[in-house]
Amino acid sequence: MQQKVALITGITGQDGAYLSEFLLKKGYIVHGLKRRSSLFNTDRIDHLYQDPHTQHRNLILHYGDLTDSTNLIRVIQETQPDEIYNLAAQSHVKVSFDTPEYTANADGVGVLRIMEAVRLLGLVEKTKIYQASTSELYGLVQAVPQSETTPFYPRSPYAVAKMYAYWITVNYREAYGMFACNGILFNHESPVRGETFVTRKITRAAAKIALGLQDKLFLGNLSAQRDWGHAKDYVEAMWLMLQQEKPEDFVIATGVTTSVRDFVRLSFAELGIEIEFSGKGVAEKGVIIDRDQDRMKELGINADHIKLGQTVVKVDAAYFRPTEVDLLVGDPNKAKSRLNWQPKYGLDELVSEMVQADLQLMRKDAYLKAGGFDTLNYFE
Ligand code: NDP
Ligand code: GDR
Repeated sequence: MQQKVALITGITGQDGAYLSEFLLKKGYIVHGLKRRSSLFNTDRIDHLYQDPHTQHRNLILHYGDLTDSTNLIRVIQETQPDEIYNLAAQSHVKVSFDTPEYTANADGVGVLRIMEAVRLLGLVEKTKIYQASTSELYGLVQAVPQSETTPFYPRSPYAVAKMYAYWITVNYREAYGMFACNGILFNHESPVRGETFVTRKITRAAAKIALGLQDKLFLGNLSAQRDWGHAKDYVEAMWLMLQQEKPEDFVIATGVTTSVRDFVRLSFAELGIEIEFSGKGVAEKGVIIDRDQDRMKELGINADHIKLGQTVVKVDAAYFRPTEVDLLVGDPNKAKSRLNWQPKYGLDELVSEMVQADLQLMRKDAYLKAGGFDTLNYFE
């Protein structure tokens, strides 16, 4: 049987990395679109990299950008994909308030560029398209849990751009008969989650604080509630959507919601550190009230770094968003019954995996620091 060909935009991102691994294991040839950057940006997929001099490569990277239609047309023409997974986006909600026009261009019009490329190249019958839609579309809470029929009310330039992307996907499906699906994915995380998203910011900081490499963690809205799943589970759902007879849109979520505050508690608890929150608004703080010395010993953490009564979490209003999404909790029943999809990870396993991975990473930093190798400065 001929190998299937997939094109992944955003292959260097969290989901791109998990999806590449998933599709390569299924025997696909995977093409990925990566941006040119002044530093290497392929960390997350370096373990899958194949030397360009290898004869039969299954992973091939192409330079490109969602804001460049001629580039997209050329890459799609050259690769003739059976499946396109459009994961590329300026994906940070807070940053979208600083770069609204760019976000609209990449996250909104970028999707149109892909749809048009497929249509103009005569690939409508051949190429199936997955569009990375988001629970941010629900925005201001209308109803919970949120399902495929819950109305949208986007609350950021990111979400508004993704709303255009959602509808242009539906429109091309209806107008031209394209096999195009929206996966309305709720937040999903992993040890390779970008460091500025709240979960990874918390797990990194918890690990650093435990090792005595950092004093405090500054966060924004601690009361926001999110439905957090694992990226590994969610990329499987993307693939399943494109294996259906008919193109449809699906919510992918766990159905469980947790506050940022509780995510902090769980992350520190994984390291044997108990945090209590007190105060309100910008005055709220998280203080260490207990430590489990046996757990710390088991993890090789020096309990002397952990002082009872120490404030380790503070609120910084700089992280507040001009308009916030307070509560997200998804209803994954359609995906469960139609795609036979089920998340394998619960929140506890997700937190544990992320914290343990960051502990290992930060321990490496600690060794470098102890050995005097943390201060390479080329500019003296
Ligand atoms: P990441 O931010 O980790 O990755 C985004 C990817 O898009 C990176 O490869 C990035 O490249 C690339 N990219 C950004 N701008 C452009 C552009 N203009 N042209 C080409 N590539 C670009 O996001 P995730 O992996 O977490 O998310 C994947 C997709 O799913 C995104 O579209 C996101 O909006 C959406 N989504 C994510 C959810 C989540 O919880 N993770 C939930 C719902 C939707 P580089 O590495 O060079 O920056
Ligand atoms: P989100 O993820 O905006 O839901 O978008 P993020 O982790 O950035 O924020 C989640 C919630 O935590 C609150 N928060 C903070 N957020 C960040 N980043 N930094 C902080 O210090 C902080 N303190 C509190 C936020 O206000 C928010 O309420 C993610 C992205 O992956 C999108 O691309 C995707 O579409 C959605 O998830 C679903």
